[in-house]
Amino acid sequence: MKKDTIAAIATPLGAGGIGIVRVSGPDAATVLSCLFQPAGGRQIDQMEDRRLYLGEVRDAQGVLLDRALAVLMYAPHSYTGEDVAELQLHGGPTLLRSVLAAALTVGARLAEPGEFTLRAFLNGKIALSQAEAVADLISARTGRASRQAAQQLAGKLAQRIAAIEEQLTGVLAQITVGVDFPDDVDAPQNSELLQQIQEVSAQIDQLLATAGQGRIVRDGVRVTIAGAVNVGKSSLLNRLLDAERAIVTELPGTTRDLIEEAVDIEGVPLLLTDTAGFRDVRTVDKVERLGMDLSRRAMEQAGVSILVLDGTLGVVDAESRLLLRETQDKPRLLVINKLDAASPQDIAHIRSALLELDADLRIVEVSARSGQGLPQLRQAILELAGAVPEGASTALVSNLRHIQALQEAQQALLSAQSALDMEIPTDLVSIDVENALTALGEISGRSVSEEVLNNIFSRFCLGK
Ligand SMILES: Nc1nc2c(ncn2[C@@H]2O[C@H](COP(=O)(O)OP(=O)(O)O)[C@@H](O)[C@H]2O)c(=O)[nH]1
Ligand SMILES: [Mg+2]
Repeated sequence: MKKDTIAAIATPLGAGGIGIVRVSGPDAATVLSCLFQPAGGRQIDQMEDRRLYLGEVRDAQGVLLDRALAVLMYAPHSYTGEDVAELQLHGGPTLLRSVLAAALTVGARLAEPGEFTLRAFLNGKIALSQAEAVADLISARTGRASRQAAQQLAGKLAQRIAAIEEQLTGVLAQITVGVDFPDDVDAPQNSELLQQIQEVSAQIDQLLATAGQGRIVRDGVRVTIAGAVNVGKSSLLNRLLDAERAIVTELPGTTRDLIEEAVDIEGVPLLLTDTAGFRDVRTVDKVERLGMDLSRRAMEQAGVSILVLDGTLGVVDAESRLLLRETQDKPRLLVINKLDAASPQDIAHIRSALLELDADLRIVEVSARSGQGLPQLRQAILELAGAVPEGASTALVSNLRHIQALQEAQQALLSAQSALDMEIPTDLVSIDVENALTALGEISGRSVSEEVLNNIFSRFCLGK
């Protein structure tokens, strides 16, 4: 099938130093020749591969649009593996749109989101996991998430998966030979096959061991701040954000809507949600009651709940007791706030009352007003979210799709192992091994459905 030639603006559409229009496909050089005249009267076909040239950009009517740099990258030495032309123009949205429109009038078609990277994958330039890493790198919200995606883009995961696939293909070959030529070849011993499969299984375990970590860094964690009215939830949100985001007053029931804000704590992207405080529903109006419903829902969806108490009260109030019961089975953290105003006796009372309710409770004492205890609070949130410090372990797997594929492969290999244990004929074992390979193919891209591909690439931005 002959591919068409696609074009898109590859840089964000805002005023900037430069903006890039990218063209990929068999007619890339032709499209460039219609738009670009290199300085010094040079022809497009005299342009050296992968070298920048200064020149003039004109539309199809010959109207001058810009002075720009152009580069031609001939297949297969380009991002997509096809002929690619790129124009580095001045970064004005109107200019970039005009140049793109000109490219579309001379034979290119507008690229779909992610189509350049899809082509790179289809042309074998990168494995599927690397293509996904491109999207992760672009959407990374913290430096740590970005570094993690860079590792994946460098092919660290792709190499591991390829090695595992090779080993399993080897196992499969041994089984097939034994089945097809039972007399000519020594049939592989079950124990030999078992050992090889166990080895692969251990490698998958290794990859999965840090996957939870990888996912936290890639996708972040939802953290809700809940509690009774006026305990300082909004003050705490503002402190954690280091910004006056939520309204703080001495009036109970100030916060009624959910207030969501992203924050980076040691490279882990957290989505903090400040909620309406709880109090006796009989005393509140309709708006506040709806706010309390939202608070409950937010707590259900959160990865971590922070329950805030007012240290100056010296007791655990009824609302807080109810919240403690409701969050029993979830990762949660108790925060005693207003340390600056509370007496040591008050704090001690609350502490012992809390521990009486649940001896394993994690309790942190803070003052949202002075900032005291905030470093401890940040650490406790990270620990509860399951994050370990960067450098302690590099997660190669971070994507839920990959985690599920690895788990499926592991399941199939376990089934192969028990079949071998029970001396079930090896041709049946081969089905399990094939299933494991199919699951791994979802990561490498060797056996991925068109539907999954569409799903992955449609989430890319335009021009990537
Ligand atoms: N002394 C003291 N007062 C605080 C502290 N945090 C919040 N407050 C006060 O408590 C009241 C309620 O705070 P707010 O953040 O609106 O509580 P929310 O209803 O739980 O969101 C306000 O008057 C705050 O100034 C703190 O750490 N120390
Ligand atoms: Mg509030």
